[in-house]
Amino acid sequence: MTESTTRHGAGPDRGTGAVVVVAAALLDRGRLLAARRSAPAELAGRWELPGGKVEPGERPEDALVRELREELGVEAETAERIPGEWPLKPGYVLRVWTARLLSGEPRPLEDHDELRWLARDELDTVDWLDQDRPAVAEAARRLPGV
Ligand code: DCM
Repeated sequence: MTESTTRHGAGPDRGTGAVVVVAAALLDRGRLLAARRSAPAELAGRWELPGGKVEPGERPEDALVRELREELGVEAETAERIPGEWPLKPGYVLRVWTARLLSGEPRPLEDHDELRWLARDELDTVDWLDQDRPAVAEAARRLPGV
């Protein structure tokens, strides 16, 4: 979460009123990036697709590019929306896009304490957040192998 998110509050979806959290299935060289959360305590140690809350007036895809820049220090572009929407805590929903790395090597700058590039046959080697699992499974179909 950024300071501006804290000050202004995250943007609710016009249709449902839920706050939209966007996350990236960041794909590069046949692998998917997994990020281990360092906070809050109830999520720390679990792995997720990196992302964060959409701010008021912000396009979801722009929010995702911003979050990847802030959290990982990379430039990326969104590619394809993974169909579906997954409930988080009450009032929050998760939407996921595949994304391509344009420049930089991801580093855990905020919210995470470890990053791993996983090949398709390695995706179940980390303990994904339950709510991220359907999108990870869908993203796996975009990876080479088996
Ligand atoms: N979240 C999630 N899965 C993700 C990204 C975020 O479940 N891939 C959840 C964790 C937080 C909320 O969304 O409850 C907001 O995320 P953040 O704290 O990273 O802004």
